[in-house]
Amino acid sequence: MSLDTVKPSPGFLELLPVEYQDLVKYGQYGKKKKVSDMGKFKELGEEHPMCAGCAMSLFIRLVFLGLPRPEHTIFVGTAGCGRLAISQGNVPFVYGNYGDTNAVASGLKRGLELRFPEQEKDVIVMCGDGGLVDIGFQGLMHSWFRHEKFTTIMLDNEVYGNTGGQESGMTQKGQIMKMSPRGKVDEKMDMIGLAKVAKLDYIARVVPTNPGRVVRTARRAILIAREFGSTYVQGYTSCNIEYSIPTPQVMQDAFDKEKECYGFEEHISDRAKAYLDEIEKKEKAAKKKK
Ligand SMILES: Cc1ncc(C[n+]2csc(CCOP(=O)(O)OP(=O)(O)O)c2C)c(N)n1
Ligand code: SF4
Repeated sequence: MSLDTVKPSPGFLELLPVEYQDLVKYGQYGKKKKVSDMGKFKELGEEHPMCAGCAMSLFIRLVFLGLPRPEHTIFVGTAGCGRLAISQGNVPFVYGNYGDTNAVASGLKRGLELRFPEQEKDVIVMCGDGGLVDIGFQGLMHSWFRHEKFTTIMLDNEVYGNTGGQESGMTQKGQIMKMSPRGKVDEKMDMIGLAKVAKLDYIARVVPTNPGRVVRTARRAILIAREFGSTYVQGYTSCNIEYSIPTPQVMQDAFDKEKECYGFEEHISDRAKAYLDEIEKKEKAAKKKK
């Protein structure tokens, strides 16, 4: 991470809005931040209009924390709850049409490689389960099988939260919701399995019960996508409104879910593992030097 991109000309800083000044002085640029630093520095995303206690907003905050180079990162999202918070973060955001995210990201990443051959840009698709596996399924699959060099992060709340509780391909079999009153007939789609079939270099399934782990998985997925091609993180981000989870129970629900059917999984190809080991070794050595 570097301050070079966001540093204003000398003398100009004090004329900028205080929010921007805080971002330059106390932001994530130039320093790697940890979960234990949260609340003590100017985060990339602070304000959002999501429901109180929504686990998705926590998950997004953690992904922001995991960005290896926020000043050279572009998010692609779409309709759905997550975009309410992502679009307000201090990272460029492209609002793709519902279903188009992975096609847009493929073009964007390729275009950026041509336009900025000297400066790698990280492209990340982050949106809901409905947006990715229902109407966006075709674009998602093609980007994976073509090994396009960007990360896809699914905010899996197992429902269409933003439109009032319709079932998605990721809803569990039998689940009854406001707009699925008879219960879902089919099984939850196995997107981790499909990611394996597409031979992605990094695949992870994670619940925000362990915040440091979410930060680490997001970071690893982004670093590996840069080098080798598509990576996938599937995060359980409960919808307390549509699943009627009382706000104080949101984290308990996450722990229960993790135990029941959403255990942590991480699949890394050999070449990606060697690459990560190298990076993590260098980081450790640099830390020791300090
Ligand atoms: C082409 C198109 N079809 C339908 C919609 C309406 N729509 C907006 S958000 C949404 C569901 C979002 O569900 P999901 O992607 O799971 O995200 P969540 O809100 O649960 O985070 C739908 C169907 C739309 N915006 N565009
Ligand atoms: S509707 Fe559900 S997913 Fe959307 S902001 Fe509210 S709690 Fe979060």
